[in-house]
Amino acid sequence: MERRIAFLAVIIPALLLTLSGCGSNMYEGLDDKDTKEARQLEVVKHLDSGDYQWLLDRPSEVSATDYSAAAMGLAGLKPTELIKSLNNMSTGIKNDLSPVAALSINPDALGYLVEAKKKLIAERASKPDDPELNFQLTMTSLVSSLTALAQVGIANVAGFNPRDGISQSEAATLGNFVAANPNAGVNADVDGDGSITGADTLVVLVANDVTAINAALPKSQLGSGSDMSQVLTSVTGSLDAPNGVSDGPGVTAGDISSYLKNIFGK
Ligand SMILES: [Ca+2]
Ligand SMILES: [Ca+2]
Repeated sequence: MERRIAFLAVIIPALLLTLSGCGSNMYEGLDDKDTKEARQLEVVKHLDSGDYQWLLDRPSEVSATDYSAAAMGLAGLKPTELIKSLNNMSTGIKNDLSPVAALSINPDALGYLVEAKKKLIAERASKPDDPELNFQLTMTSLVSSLTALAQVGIANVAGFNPRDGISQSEAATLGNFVAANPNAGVNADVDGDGSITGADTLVVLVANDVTAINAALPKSQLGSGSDMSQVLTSVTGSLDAPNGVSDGPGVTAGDISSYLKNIFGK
């Protein structure tokens, strides 16, 4: 009898603990779901109202996709407008980014775009074929390159103002600058070593973006025949080999300069 009581004395508290554990977990589960939904509504509200900084100040609380949408919004290139401009390009010269660059570009967003790409690539590591992540990485990489060009232009070229878009003549002048300054730096940690140094260059950034677009675009489920897919393939191809002339695989300062002077700036 004593042994039985001792047994129950052990087992009943254990059972109660288990039950109360289940109970509280169950309620916590509900709370979590409600909190998550409320949080997502809040995220959407801030995105819709253009309060991008709210999301960008909470990098560990928002998804990579939402964070990158905010970074693109801050850059001035909202995904919806970007898609519209890219589709418009399909009826003209497909590799000429000037219609997209005519949108207002905020060069200060570059650091957030670089962070957004890191977040997307990290999340994509476990979901390599996720179409939404791949599409967002494609868009964010394109915006990152345009914003970097805007930043290098405004910092180095007299009269260059990307806030009303990058004009063809600004692109051509920037092309000359890049030719003379192949190691032009950007104000963002491009190589991901935790600090901004002379190694964080425009060329490394654009080369990374082109590589990312080439990898992510086919997995974005746009369809290879879609206007956007054709335009983006044409743009990245021309950034690597402007006017069909290749200096070897990979984007170099010479490629960027030639693209800016002969395609974008013409
Ligand atoms: Ca760095
Ligand atoms: Ca090349």
